[in-house]
Amino acid sequence: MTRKPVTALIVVDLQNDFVPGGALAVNEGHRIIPLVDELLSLPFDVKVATKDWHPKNHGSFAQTHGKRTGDVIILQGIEQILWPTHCVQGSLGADFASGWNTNKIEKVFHKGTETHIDSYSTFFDNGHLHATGLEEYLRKKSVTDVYLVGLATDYCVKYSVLDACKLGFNTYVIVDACRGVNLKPQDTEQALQEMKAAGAHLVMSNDITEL
Ligand code: VGL
Ligand code: ZN
Repeated sequence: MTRKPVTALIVVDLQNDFVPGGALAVNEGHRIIPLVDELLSLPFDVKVATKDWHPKNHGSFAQTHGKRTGDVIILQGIEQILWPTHCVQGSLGADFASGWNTNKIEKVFHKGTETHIDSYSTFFDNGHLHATGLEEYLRKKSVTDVYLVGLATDYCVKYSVLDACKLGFNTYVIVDACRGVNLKPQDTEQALQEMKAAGAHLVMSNDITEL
């Protein structure tokens, strides 16, 4: 007998700084908002979101080091791309983008909160030293299947999906409800192929008719 899956929708970093007008705007990032809103009306068993939530002077900010955006440094032994200052704790840029029903989100997990290490994955920091609590939360709710949407496909979505696969969740990426930064033009496509190779299922929001 096969058990009915227990499903979770995970909305990654759908924040002002990642949509057009924001400090680290993802091209067309706002286009996913109506899709995310529609997905939130479906009967996923669990609905959570993450927020990139950096202290000011975070180690991933170019400004912190007097360097330029896009430069790469070694931060605590890990390669770190330097970004414009974004998603500073409590700032307007760190708020959820408007236009989707955030009331349906039962819990928000914060990441990138430690000054000296970044966290692309919604599960662990980039050194895999600390967990955000998301895995524990999903396990407590007996979640088997996770569906990821949000920003950005080639960073936070990608690393979250790779971790979800490693952790043994049946992992779906809802491709049209994600957008990438594309520092290089092919980054999003390459990220999707990496996620697929890791065992994630690439689906479109239209495909999700029954859960
Ligand atoms: C992200 C770069 C820096 C993301 C967060 O949410 O994909 N990208 N911080
Ligand atoms: Zn960040």
